[in-house]
Amino acid sequence: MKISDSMVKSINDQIKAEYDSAYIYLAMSAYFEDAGLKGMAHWMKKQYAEEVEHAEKFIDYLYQRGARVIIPDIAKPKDSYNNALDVFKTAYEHEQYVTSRIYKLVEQATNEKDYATISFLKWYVDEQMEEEDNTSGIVSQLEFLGDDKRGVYTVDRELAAR
Ligand code: OFO
Repeated sequence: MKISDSMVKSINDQIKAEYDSAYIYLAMSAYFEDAGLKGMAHWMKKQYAEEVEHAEKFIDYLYQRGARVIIPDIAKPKDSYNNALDVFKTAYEHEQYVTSRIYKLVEQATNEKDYATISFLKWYVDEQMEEEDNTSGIVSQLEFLGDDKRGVYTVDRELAAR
């Protein structure tokens, strides 16, 4: 069954959203490098690479369905933050936003009875749950630590292990 033009358009839009996410995390990594928080910088760099993979997975899916991929512009990400908590809060909010986008794609695929796309999107639904869980967990840790710099450095060392 042929994938609909509107589904192809929505997935192309999501490819852009994934590259935008990648750049947001790359900018967060640069912020942490500058702040001397190497573990957090490393964590964000890994996240950047994951987002590129998310985009590529969508690209390959469109190829598989014989659809046209449009390589998008990438939006310039924000590059200054107040502190580590501010960064991870932003990351958590961003992941919630991406989850809402993925849910909309599932809704569209469901309305169109596009079962192949519904099945393909399941991976993203699970991945979003994991990403929200990871970022909100770090937010909770940092909120608990508040101004405790030593504590923040401990979290930084933990995140270096990702
Ligand atoms: Fe692609 O999952 Fe985060 O944004």
